[in-house]
Amino acid sequence: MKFTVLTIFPEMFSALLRGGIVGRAIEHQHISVEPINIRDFAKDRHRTVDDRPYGGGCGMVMKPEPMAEAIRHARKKDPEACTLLLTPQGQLFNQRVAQELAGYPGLILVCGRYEGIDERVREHLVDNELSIGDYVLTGGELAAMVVIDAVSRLIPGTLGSEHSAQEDSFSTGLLEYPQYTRPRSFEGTNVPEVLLSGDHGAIRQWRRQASLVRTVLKRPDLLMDQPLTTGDLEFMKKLQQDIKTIIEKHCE
Ligand code: 6GU
Repeated sequence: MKFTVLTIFPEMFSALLRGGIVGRAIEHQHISVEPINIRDFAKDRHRTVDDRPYGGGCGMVMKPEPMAEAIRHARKKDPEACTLLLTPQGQLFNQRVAQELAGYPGLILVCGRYEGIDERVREHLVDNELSIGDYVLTGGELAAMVVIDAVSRLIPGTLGSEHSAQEDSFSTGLLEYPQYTRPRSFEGTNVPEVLLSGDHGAIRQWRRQASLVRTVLKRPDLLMDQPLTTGDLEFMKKLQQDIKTIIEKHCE
């Protein structure tokens, strides 16, 4: 996967490129990340990238010419890539969108700044618009990094074991089960006995049920359109029956 980022703050991406799993994925050439400075495509002596909005109002708008030039440059180098504008007005980014984007050979991530970008660039030069949540950032750069991080870890080879991405939350459709490591007893709380038992079937079942309980308590919305096994449903019915019995006991 080839990520090209169009930004007026290319240096913001150095932390992402150096460290962690994304850094290692670049090293091992599973992905590449190339930040390109939109300012390099400004034609004037001052390398101007913004201007006052027509119609008046506060703030500045990113000029169309340098952005258009930068996008055309990136597209020429990666004609198969999908061009995405990061904006709070975009489609909400989630794991499903991340999976979809992981299928492209390249992504061109256009980061807006100031009060926005000229509408004509948005209309004619981007394939889709993405938002990472319902809040306003000062620019698309942090959002682009979120997209790069989430998509990268879905590219085969980037995670140590190919297994990890298939088991995580939102891919199983459930929140993750609780994890424990040594020591067995920490500040008076013990690791659940079943995890020490060596009984892999029992451990798998305990984890699945812990995931279900967590998801019901924290994110019940995730379970509405999620395929559940008959085992899951039996477990939840038993839980429901136990809760009902307790309530009845207290009401009599
Ligand atoms: Cl993609 N950009 C900006 N500026 N703010 C955001 C966002 C993007 N996603 C959520 N808030």
